[in-house]
Amino acid sequence: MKIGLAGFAGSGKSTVFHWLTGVKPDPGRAQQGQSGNAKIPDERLDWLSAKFKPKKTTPASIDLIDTPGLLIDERRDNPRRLAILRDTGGLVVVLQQELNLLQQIVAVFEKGQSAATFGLNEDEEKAIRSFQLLTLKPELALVNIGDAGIGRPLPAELLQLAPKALAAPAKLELELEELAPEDRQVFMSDLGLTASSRGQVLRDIYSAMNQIVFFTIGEDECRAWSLDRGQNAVEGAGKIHTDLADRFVRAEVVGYDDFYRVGSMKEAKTHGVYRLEGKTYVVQDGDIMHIL
Ligand SMILES: Nc1nc2c(ncn2[C@@H]2O[C@H](COP(=O)(O)OP(=O)(O)OP(=O)(O)O)[C@@H](O)[C@H]2O)c(=O)[nH]1
Ligand SMILES: [Mg+2]
Repeated sequence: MKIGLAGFAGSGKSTVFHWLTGVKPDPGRAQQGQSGNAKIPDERLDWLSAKFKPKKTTPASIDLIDTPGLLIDERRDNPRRLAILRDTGGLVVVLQQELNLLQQIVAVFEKGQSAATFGLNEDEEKAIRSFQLLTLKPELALVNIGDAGIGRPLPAELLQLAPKALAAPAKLELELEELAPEDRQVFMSDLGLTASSRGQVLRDIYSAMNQIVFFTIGEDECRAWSLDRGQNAVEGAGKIHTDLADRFVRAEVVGYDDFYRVGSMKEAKTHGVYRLEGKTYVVQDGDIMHIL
C-alpha cells in the first residue's frame, strides 16, 4: 500500500520518511513524491519463522511517499503539491509540534466548514477544497515532537479531532539509530526513552490504514500478506496468486493465538481450533491460512 506523508513545509515529513524507511530523502525527488519501503515488524511472524526455520521470511510492508510540504506564504502552489497524494491509499499527516496543531490538522484533513473559523482567505479555501478528494482515504495524524515533548500527553483538543493521533520524536530517534548500540543506550536513558518507537509507529500506521495480515507458513517461506480489513478468503488467495483465487475451494484456517498455543496444524485439528472456511469468510488479523 502507498501511504502519502502530508503536512506543512518543515513539519518533518522527510525526517519521518528517513526514520521509518531508512531511505535518505532527496529534496528534489520529494517534488514528484519519493517512495521508500518500510517492513512492518511483527513478533508473530518472528515466532513462526523461528519455528519453521524457512529459507525465506517475508514481512508485510508499506510504501511511504515523501511529498513537498504545503506552503503558508505561497499557497497557489498547494494544489500541485496535493496532487501527488491523489494516487495514494492513505495519508499520514505530519504535524509540527511547535506550530498550532489544530490549524494544521484542519487544513490538511480538509474540514471545509472550518475554513471560516480559521479566517482563511479565498486562495486558502481553494487549497483546502482540493483536499476534499483526499479525505476519503484513511488518515492518521503524527505529531513530530522534539526532546521537550517526550512523555507529555498530546493536547485534548487535538485528540478530539484526531483521536488516534500519535506523537514521535522522529529527528531524535533517527539520530539515535545512527549511533553505535552502546552509545544509544546511554543517550536513551538520559532522555527517558526505554525503546525505539519505530516498530510501534509502523504498526499503528498500518492498522490506521485498515491493513491486516494473514500468514502462510512452511519450510520454504513464512510470510505475512497484507489485506484490507474486511476482505475475504478469495481476496486473500488473490494476493498470493490470481490462479489461487480463480480455483479457490476452501481455506484451512487457524488463528495465530490458537496456533501459538497448540504448536502445529496437526494439534490444531485435535484441539478443535482448525477450521475449513469458504469464499466469503472474512479474514481476521493473524489468521494462518492454507488455500486449498
Ligand atoms: N528542532 C527540531 N528540528 C526538527 C524536528 N524535526 C525535524 N527538524 C528539522 O527541521 C527541518 C525540516 O524537517 P524536514 O523533515 O525536512 O521537514 P519537511 O516536512 O520534509 O519539509 P519540506 O520538505 O520542506 O516540506 C530539518 O532541518 C530537520 O532536521 C524537531 O522535532 N525538532
Ligand atoms: Mg521534505
